[in-house]
Order: sequence, then structure tokens, then C-alpha cells
Amino acid sequence: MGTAIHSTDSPVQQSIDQLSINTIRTLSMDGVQAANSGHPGTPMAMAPVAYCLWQEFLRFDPTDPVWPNRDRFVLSIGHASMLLYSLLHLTEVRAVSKDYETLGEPSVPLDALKTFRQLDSRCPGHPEYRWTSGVETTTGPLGQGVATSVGMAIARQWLAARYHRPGFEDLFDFNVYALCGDGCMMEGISSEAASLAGHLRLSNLCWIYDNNHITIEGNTALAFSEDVATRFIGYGWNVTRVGDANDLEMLARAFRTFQNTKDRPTLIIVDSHIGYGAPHKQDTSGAHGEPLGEEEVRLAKRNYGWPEDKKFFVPDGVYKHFQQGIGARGKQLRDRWFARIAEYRKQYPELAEELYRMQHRQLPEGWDRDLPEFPADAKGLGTRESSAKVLNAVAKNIPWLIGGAADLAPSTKTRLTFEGAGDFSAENYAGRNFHFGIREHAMGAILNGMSLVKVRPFGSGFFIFVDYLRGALRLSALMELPAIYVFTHDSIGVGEDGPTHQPIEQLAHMRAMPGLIVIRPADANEVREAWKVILQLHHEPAVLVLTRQAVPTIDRTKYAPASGLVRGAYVLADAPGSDPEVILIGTGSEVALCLDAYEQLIREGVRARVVSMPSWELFDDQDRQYRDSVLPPHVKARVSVEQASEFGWSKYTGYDGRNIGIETFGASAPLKQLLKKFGFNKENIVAAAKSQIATHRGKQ
Ligand SMILES: Cc1ncc(C[n+]2csc(CCOP(=O)(O)OP(=O)(O)O)c2C)c(N)n1
Ligand SMILES: [Mg+2]
Repeated sequence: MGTAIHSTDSPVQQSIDQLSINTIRTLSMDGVQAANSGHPGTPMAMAPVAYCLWQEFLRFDPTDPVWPNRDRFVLSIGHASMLLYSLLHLTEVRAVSKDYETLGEPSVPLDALKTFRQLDSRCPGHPEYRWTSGVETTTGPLGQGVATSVGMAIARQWLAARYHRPGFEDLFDFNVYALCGDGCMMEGISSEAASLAGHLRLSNLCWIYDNNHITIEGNTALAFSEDVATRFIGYGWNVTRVGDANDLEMLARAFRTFQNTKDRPTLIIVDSHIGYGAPHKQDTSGAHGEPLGEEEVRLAKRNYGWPEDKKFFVPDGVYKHFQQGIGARGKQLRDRWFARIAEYRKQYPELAEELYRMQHRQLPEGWDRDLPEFPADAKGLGTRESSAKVLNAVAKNIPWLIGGAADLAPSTKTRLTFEGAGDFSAENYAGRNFHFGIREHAMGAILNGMSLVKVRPFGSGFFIFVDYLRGALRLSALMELPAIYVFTHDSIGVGEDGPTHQPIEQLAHMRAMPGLIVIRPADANEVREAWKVILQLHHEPAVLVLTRQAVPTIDRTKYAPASGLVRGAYVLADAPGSDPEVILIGTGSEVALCLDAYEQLIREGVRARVVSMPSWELFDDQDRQYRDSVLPPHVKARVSVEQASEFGWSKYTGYDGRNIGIETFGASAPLKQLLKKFGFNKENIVAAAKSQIATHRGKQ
């Protein structure tokens, strides 16, 4: 326990290393105690590990926490957030504005530590990207952080492969460190991500596993007895161990081993004691998720040789020590990097411009110049097919638009097929086609990690399997990352594959998620417009929902142009004199069906209107006047048509409107039979329209 002085108010005398570590510990304990909620035990135990990494190794400049080539530190054990906040405070990380300007003020002032977990504090319960400068990614859902770190490591390899030139081999050489625990190791997503990281031989990736044998319910013996080391060796990782979390020398040696390992990722297994130093709570789950209590805090401080009654105490010399360590090292590296990039700009102005735009989430000049127009075609093509054409046309002009599929590219049609696109692999980190393998959840987190490094990633799969990656998608939305999700096989349109493959409630799920843009385009030209909207998003992830089966390419000389998609919903076909008595609202593959019904209704003298509504979110964002022009409030006779759960549609049709949807699971049969079974035919829509008019007659 060092050269502790067991007095309540005398200056603490111990090595500056120990003093710094104990400051991290005690700030964390005090923060949790002040909040009367939180997780003190793991920050206390892992303080030396984090200290060693940050002070000795991390290439991070606290005065510029968004410098592109900084090492990334991911706290995958998000519940131990006070550990990160204490580090951000003690290293005096500066706040950064939304426009990436470094502000003079500290990201985490001492007052923020004192208001841990209170409304609007910079120290919320779990670390939140965008909210606290220096937090590299939002964590809390266990496993997400480590999987996200794989995406960061991938993005670095891709950047290096694309942008390095002779004499400029150090522009992107950052490392990614993730601190994880038993929970992260148990969650399936860590296995998916670690498997891919090993396969890709990501030598810039280091996970540090806090092997404390404790989770919420007690000892890990309750539910976790696998041999983690063997598991990771099996994945192709380098695995090393540190038997005591307090052993700074062994920790430093492990980090050096990582740095010298050039052919695979590294896992450092660190044995630690949760709640280290707390006499009654150490090594118990009681140290995990509740404050220690005033008395136990006092006793722990005594064990650390700390003034027992001082709270949020930062001894003299600690800030300075961090300034001289991580601060000085980071600043020097950061300044050198900017000098190098200035040199690079002189020699490779176009590449430097790409980097600038990418890092500022701008698109290149002329990115949309090759966008295709699709001529009217009654037979048409699957929206996955038109999407393939559009994606390839834009990706050619946006070099950092990169992505792939969870083993379904031949089905999702997301492959970049133009010359030079290549495949991303351990042998070719410059490839733009990614093979995530059958690992949807990790794919989502990896997209987040890639997006955090500012490349523009897309991932794809069958829409039904959005369920598998929802946890990651939710973090895309929460972090406001413009990751792109392309999902095909979007309905019972998949036919014979049956109910396991037929999405029903997935659209409703997606639409319920705050901050997510969902677009289900009706035809090829709406697909083009959808990609245009998506690529210009800065802060929202998008889900593009596409068909497998062919849908007609709507005749835009007869009906309204597809550019209406940008407003979420638009009048595609109108009643004579724009005076509808009934409105048919469709999305995706059902829009063409609505048009068929419309033509018949018009022939019969019924004043019908068709609204194509590819995106609820974009529509809800329009002003009232526009929304009322599309869905005039006095026209109450309304029919929605969508091959999915009816959940939520009454928002647009009213309670007395009619929703033609699917309220059960689907079935395995040829599509024709399914359309009949579920009532998706012209006759049914025409009848619904007429019955709506009858219902509302006299009320409109
Ligand atoms: C996906 C997910 N499931 C459950 C939780 C709730 N939870 C928070 S911490 C925790 C236990 C974590 O144990 P471990 O990773 O060993 O952390 P330690 O207690 O050692 O700090 C659980 C179950 C969560 N945050 N995320
Ligand atoms: Mg644990």
C-alpha cells in the first residue's frame, strides 16, 4: 500500500505514480458517493491499469481531443464511467464544439465530477459520445464498446492503406485500446467482433480484460467458466496476462508487448480486485453497483494513505504530472502530425482535400454527378437492384464510402463493382468491399466504430435480421452517427422463405427509434432520391428498406417526380382539381398497388389521391402547411397500404381510417398466394377506399 501516512489532513506522501492512481480512485469513489448511485469498485481496481496506459502509452493530446491520429481509448465497461471522467479531468482534456473547434474550457471540470449522474452534468451515468469531449464512443450496453473498437481499428487500417504514401507512413498509425470486463466477454457481440478482428489481423487493436470474477449477481462461477485465454488464442489473438492490476511494471510490459505485436490483435488479461482497498467490499459484488457508503469510503481512503475526510481531493503535483506525461507527449505528436499533414497537402493536395472533407463529414465536389435516371418500366426492378446501381454511381465519387454485408452481398446487391473497389482483407486493407461474415450485431457496432473515425460506412443484410443488430443500431442513433444500413427482402415479398424471413414488426420498431431515418422507397427513382438524402445526413443513421422482388418504375411523366421523397411523403397522383375524397397512402412495393387502385377509382369517378410515403421521419419534419397539403385534415377517408404491421399507421389515417397491413406472422408460399391471403390486391384497396368514403360521408 506504499508509503502511506495515516492522517486525516497531512499532505499525502507517496510516489507520484501512486498519488495519481489514488487520486483517480478517490475521485471515482467520491463521485459515486455524491451521486448516491453508480459503480465505484471497478474504477478503484482498474485505476493503475488506466493510469499506466494513459500516462505512459496513449498518444492523446488533451488540448486537442479530436486530433485524427490520436489513439482511441474505449471504456467498454461503461458503468465504470467515473474512471474515465476522472482521467479526463486529471489530464485536463479541453472541450470541443460541435464544429470541432477546441474551446478553452475543460471538458470535465471538478464541478462536473461533483455532479456525476445529475441532469445536464458532463458526467452522465454512462459515457456519452458528443456530450463529453474525450469520450470516444457511448458505452453502457456491455459488449458494444469492444465491438465498436474493432470498427475503429478497421477504419485506421483502411485510412493508412489508402492515404499513406512513401515518406508518409505515419499519418494513420493510431492504436485502439478497449477496457472490458466479464460482462463484455459474456455478450455474444464480443465473440463476433473478436473473431473478425483476429481474422483481419488487426494489430493496432488491444483489449484489456478486467478479470475480476465479479458481476452483479456475484462470482462469475455462477455462469461463466470458459477459458477466455484459450478462446482468444483460437481467434488468432496474442494473449498476455498481468497477474496483479497494481503491478505497473508488468502492465507496461504488456502494453509494450502489444505495441511490438505486428500481426494480430492483443488481449491483456488483468487480474484485479473489484473495490480494491475497501475493507468490507473488496472482491464482492457489493462494490460493483452501489456507493461504498461514507464509512467504507473513509476506510478505503485510509488504506490508500489518503486524507480521510477530504473529498474530490487532487494533491499538488498530480495535474502537473499528467501534463508532463500524456500532455507533453500528446501535444508533441499532435503538432508533428499537423506539420506532416501540411507537408502532405503540398505533395498530395487532392488526397489531403479528401481527408479534410471526410474528417468534417463533407462530400466531395460532384459526388452526385453520375446518379442514374430510371425510365418508366411496367415490369421494373427490385429496389435492391436499383440501389446497387445508385450506390455504385455515388461510391465511385465518394472514395471513403465503404462497406459491405453480413455474408449477403449477392442478395443485398451492395457490392461495389467498379474497377479498383477491391475487397478489404488482412492482405488488402485498401479494399472498399467489406465481408463482415454472418455477424450482424458486430457489423452494426463496427459501422459505429468506422463512423467515429469519420469514414462513411454502410452495412447490409436481410431486413428481418435488423433484430440481430438493434443494440448497435440504437447506439448509432444515440450517438448521432450517419452510418448507413441497407436492408433488403423487406416484406412477405420474399415469398417461399416463409415467416422466419418475412419482416412484420420491424418497420414499426425502426420508426419508433429516436433519431433514426427510415426510408422505404417505392421504385428506382425514389431509391436514387433516398440515397441522395442519406448521403447528405450528418447526424442521423439511416435505414434503407428495399425489396427483393421487382417493382414497376413509375412513369414520372404521368405522376409526380420522385424528388418529392426528400419531404418524406408527397402527392404522387391526385384527384381531379386536387380535391380528393379519399387518400391512399403507400410505401415501398405497395405504392404501385395503390396506383392501380387509384386508376380504377378515377375511372369509376371516385376522386382519389395517392400519397407515396417513403419516410415517416422526413415527413414529420416538414412544416404544418406542407403536411396539410399532402394530407388535408378535412379528408378523413384514408387508407394506408403496407406489407407490415399496422402499428402506428393510425397517426396518418386517423382511428377511423383503414390500415391494410399484416397483423400475424407471414407464411411460406409463392408471393402471389401470399398477396391473396393477406389481401394485397387492387380489389381490396378499391373496396377499402369506397368503404372509407361511405364511413366518412357527411362528416368531411
Ligand atoms: C447488454 C447489457 N446487459 C446488462 C447490463 C447490466 N449490467 C451492467 S454492469 C453488469 C455486470 C458487469 O459485470 P462486469 O463486466 O464483470 O463488470 P464489473 O462488475 O466487474 O465491473 C450488468 C449485467 C448492461 N449494462 N448491458
Ligand atoms: Mg467483473
